[in-house]
Amino acid sequence: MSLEIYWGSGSPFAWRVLLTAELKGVPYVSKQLEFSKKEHKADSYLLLNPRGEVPTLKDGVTVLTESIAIMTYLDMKFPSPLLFGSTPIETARIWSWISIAMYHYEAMSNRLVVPIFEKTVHQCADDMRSAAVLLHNEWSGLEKALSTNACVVGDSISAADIVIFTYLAYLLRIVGREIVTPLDLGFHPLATRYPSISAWCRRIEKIKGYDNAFPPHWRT
Ligand SMILES: N[C@@H](CCC(=O)N[C@@H](CS)C(=O)NCC(=O)O)C(=O)O
Repeated sequence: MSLEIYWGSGSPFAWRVLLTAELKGVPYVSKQLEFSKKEHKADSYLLLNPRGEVPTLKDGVTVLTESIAIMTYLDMKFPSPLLFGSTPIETARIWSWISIAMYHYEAMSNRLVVPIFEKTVHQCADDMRSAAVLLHNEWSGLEKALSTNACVVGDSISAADIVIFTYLAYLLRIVGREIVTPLDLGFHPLATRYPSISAWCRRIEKIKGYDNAFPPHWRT
C-alpha cells in the first residue's frame, strides 16, 4: 500500500516532507488540503492530525505528524540517499543545524511573518527590524558554512539542507511583499549579502524532484 502525504501549498513544513519523498523516489499518494477551504480543520483530518496542521504521513495504519519526524521515518524506511548522515559526527552535525533552524531561525522568522499575515506591520515595525538583525546574524553563520561546503554539512545534500532551504525560501517570499519594502530589512536581493547562500539555493533547485515538490500556488 502506498504512503499518503497530506500537505498544503506554501507550507514549508509540508514542502520539506514532499521534497524528501521526491528526492528519494518514494511512491506516495498526494493528498493536498486547501487551506482556504479549511480542509486541514475538517473532522476527518483532525483524526489524523489533532492540531489541524500539515504535513501528515499515513503508511497503512501508521500515522505520523511533525515534519522532521516524518523525514526521519522516510530516511530509515527508504535509505537512499541517506539524509540524516552515516556516521555519528555527520548525524550530530546535521541535527545541530536542524536545531538551529528550529530554535533560532523559526523563532526570529515568526516575528517577521506573523505581523505580515496579521496585517500589523506598521505596529510591529520596530520588533520586525530587531528580529531581522538577529536573523541576519544567524544567516551570516550559514553563509560562512556554505562558503566552504557545497551543502550545509559537507558536500552531500542532507536533511539540514532541506529543512533550512524550505524555511528560508518561504521567509524570503513573505518578506518580499510590498508592504515590507519600507522597512528595508535587507533580505533582498539575497545574492548581494549572501552570495554563498544564494548559490546553494540554485543548487538545491536542481535536486531530483524539486519541481514536483514546489508549492503549486507560488508558480502563479
Ligand atoms: N511543527 C510542525 C508545524 C506544522 C505547521 O505549523 N503547519 C502549518 C502550515 S505552515 C499549518 O498547518 N497550520 C495550520 C494551522 O495551524 O491552523 C511540523 O514541523 O510539521
